[in-house]
Amino acid sequence: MKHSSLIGIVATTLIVMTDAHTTFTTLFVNDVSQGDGTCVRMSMDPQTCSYPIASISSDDMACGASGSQPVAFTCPASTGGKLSFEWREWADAEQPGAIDISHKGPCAVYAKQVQNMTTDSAAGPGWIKLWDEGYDDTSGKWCTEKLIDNNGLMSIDLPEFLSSGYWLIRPELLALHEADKGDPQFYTGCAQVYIQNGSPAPLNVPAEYSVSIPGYVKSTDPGLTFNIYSPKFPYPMPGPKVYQPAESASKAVLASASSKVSQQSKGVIPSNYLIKNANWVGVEVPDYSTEDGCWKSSEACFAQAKECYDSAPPTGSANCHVWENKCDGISAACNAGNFNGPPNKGQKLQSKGPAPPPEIPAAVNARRSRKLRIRRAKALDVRLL
Ligand SMILES: [Cu+2]
Repeated sequence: MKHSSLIGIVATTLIVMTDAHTTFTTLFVNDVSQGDGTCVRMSMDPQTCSYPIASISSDDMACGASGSQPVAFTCPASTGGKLSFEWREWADAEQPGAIDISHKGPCAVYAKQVQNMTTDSAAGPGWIKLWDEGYDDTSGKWCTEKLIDNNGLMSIDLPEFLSSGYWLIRPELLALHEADKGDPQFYTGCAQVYIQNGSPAPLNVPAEYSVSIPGYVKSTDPGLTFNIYSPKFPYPMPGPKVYQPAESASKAVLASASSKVSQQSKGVIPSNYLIKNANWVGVEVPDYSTEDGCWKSSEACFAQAKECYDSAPPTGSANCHVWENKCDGISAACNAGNFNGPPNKGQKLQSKGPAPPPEIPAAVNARRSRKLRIRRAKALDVRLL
């Protein structure tokens, strides 16, 4: 019995390995990791989370499988700040790798402002493209090859024109290794981001730049049928043009933006947590001084552990396990007759999980003038003082 179940595990691992494609797992804000899965809408199925989107007409094209479901946390960021997206072949980094070298193709980043992060399913109109890159003549590399060179990371600067409020930021990869056989493979996911220093007015985008996802690409687009084995460059980038506001519009945005910091009210990560796993945090259990109180707090601790495991995305549950150890400590104390607690009250727990990438690449769209950036930084400093 024991023997056969072991074979089962080995077989499953082999299947997962041969099928590994890629998943967007981790958001970085200004080079700081927000934690695996934190503020990220990704497929919740560990067996299939790295698979390409099944169909380009599916709603999964917006934020991936499970992408219609919000996650609890939305990460704050600022225009002029930097976002980086980490892609992994294995969501929990059990094996290294960003994407297989065979999966050559372009990358892009899209964004959509949403009124309500907890109810917006992501699919539908209102998406703009912030950046894209196909094949780079100079280096002779596809965007996905550069992603591999950058340890699975791609970075963009958040443009000044983004309005304050809740945004879905959507990195996208398109692997073209089967495109000539009619199977272009899209990979995507979304970061839930709150922009705190943008213009208070919603962004007014001319129709030519605003697209619906799904719907923004067709199977007959030359960028989706492109033959990478006998390529005819330049590569025809699919989707809309990268949005660039008219000069006058961008000046107006800057003028109105620099005087206000907008306050995030939903999806804020609590500041008093002891440990975080993706979109779950563990907070200290109630004080106790009786046997009954001890067991109640032990139960409350394990209830939080269950929530942690239940909500853990395929990036893993390493920190749920750390939390569970704390709960074990409480029940051990109860058993030992120590009814004053909790032990190590309020002490932060040491996070476990994969090591962060050794280096975070520069933003690919860093094109704003230094002058503007300094002006923005100064405006922010004044407000923060
Ligand atoms: Cu693949």
